[in-house]
Amino acid sequence: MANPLYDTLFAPHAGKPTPFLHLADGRSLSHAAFLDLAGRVANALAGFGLAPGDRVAVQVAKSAEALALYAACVQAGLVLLPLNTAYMAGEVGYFVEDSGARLFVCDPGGAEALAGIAARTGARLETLGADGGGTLAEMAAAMPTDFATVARGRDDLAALLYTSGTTGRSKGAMLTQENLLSNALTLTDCWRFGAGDVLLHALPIFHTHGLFVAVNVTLAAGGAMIFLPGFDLDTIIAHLPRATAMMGVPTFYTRLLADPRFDRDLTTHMRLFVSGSAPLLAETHRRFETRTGHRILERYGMTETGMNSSNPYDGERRAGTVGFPLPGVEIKITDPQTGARLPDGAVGQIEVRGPNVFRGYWNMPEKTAEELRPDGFFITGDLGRFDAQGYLAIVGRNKDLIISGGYNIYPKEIEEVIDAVPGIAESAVIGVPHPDFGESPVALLVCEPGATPDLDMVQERIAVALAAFKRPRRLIVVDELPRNTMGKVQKAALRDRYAAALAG
Ligand code: MLC
Ligand code: AMP
Repeated sequence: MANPLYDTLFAPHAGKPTPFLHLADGRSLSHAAFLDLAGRVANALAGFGLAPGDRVAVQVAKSAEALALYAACVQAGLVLLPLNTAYMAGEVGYFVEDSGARLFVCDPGGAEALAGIAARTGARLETLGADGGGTLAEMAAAMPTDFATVARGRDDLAALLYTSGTTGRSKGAMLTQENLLSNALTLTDCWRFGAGDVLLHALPIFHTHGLFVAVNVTLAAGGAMIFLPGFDLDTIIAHLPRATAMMGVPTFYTRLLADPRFDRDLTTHMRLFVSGSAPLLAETHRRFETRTGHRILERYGMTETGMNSSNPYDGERRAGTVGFPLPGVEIKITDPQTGARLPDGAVGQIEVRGPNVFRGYWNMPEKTAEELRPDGFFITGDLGRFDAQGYLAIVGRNKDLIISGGYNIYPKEIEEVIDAVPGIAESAVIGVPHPDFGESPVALLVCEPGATPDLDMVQERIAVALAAFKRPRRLIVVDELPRNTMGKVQKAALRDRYAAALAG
């Protein structure tokens, strides 16, 4: 029976003794062992009575078992909804409820706190631990490895990934089998991944980069991964000699460059370093080449589209650009007001069309219509320009978004929490340069007349409501916020005023 994503990325590896995952504890799993594990998990999922198309919300630590849960969802025709492990209960509750998830898999340590969400939303709650334990793992262990793959079409949903918005509620981006598969095959080809590759994998697997780029490309190529729980400098340096390729956010590369052990000798054997999810400074690109002799390959993508453009594997990898549109992907630069296409060299909004572009936001037809044009072009919210040689450079954002260490932070979310604190009239959160994370949030607060708000209380409220990576690094009380004639807060003016003083 046909299930294009499973049939192409997973099924061909069944029974193969070739290595797939090298884990931090020294264990390795062959392709065959991984697929057996996935089959057991798929049987457990089917045992819960889940039907094809049902959403499975997952907030668990990175592990071989967590990856097998992804494979199992694909095989069982379920829609994976991966969640950042840093999200707090309030944030998670919204995703589980909005998606109508039938199953919610969380860490055993979080089960008690999250049981209320499951009860409220009617989702079944199961657990999966970093050590491979938990109720789901126990159930899977008793299951057979064979599972009859559920038939799915290319347009059927494979994943729902939530991205916040400049205004309003978070939106679930609906990604189809075709979206994921077309992108994986294109990238595998463009970046020349093959069965001999060993990818150093230190990214989280709840976002596009770590899951759909890194994992799917490795699967498509039949290669292996050194599958680490996170980015730890010593561990990365220890494992580099066994790797052939690495994918990371710019913070990975600036951290490596800050360590003198990271040098030419350690990296001569490497085939490829890929960067994305946030801007890589041209200076980092140059320092990397001077230190290692490698030119980082920078590419550009997003949750709604997977990867859109990439610097070439052969040919010049141009610092400060994200390369050319990927084969099959169209990119145009348009006037943000009129939507008209602009000539090369002009700065405008980046629009993307292709088999990689998502099918819309879950249960939000009006939001979908705002960003996805009837002719299939998606308005990314990024601002860019093509140079004379066709390289795309991202020059800014038309959306109020801060990217910190590759994690997206929407100022609106933080402002809403701050504004609810007694004595605060209003606030504006801006991104300022940060040496490690690229950008980081700072909050500017205006008090009610005569009020002296408790800033510790503001930080506490934020800490309870939002994931730790969203916390503003500083709270600054100001007299007023600059506004334009329409009454809109001028964030660009605030950034100009405060960025230099607050950087670092
Ligand atoms: C962790 N912390 C962060 C942070 N990550 N703070 C700001 N920004 C971040 N990105 C905070 C934690 O809250 C904690 O704070 C402290 O740092 C230590 O946590 P940690 O988990 O030990 O941090 P660390 O391992 O150093 O993580 C940093 C990182 C990680 C850069 C390695 O954030 C990371 O892996 N980022 C990758 C994100 C990613 O995959 N993005 C892809 C999105 S997909 P405290 O206060 O509790 O001590 C996409 C599309 C595309 O964008 O194009 O790819
Ligand atoms: P996300 O919503 O997490 O998928 O984040 C997508 C956003 O990350 C894009 O819209 C861009 O703003 C940003 N992004 C991804 N790759 C790059 C890159 N190479 N350079 C600059 N910004 C990037």
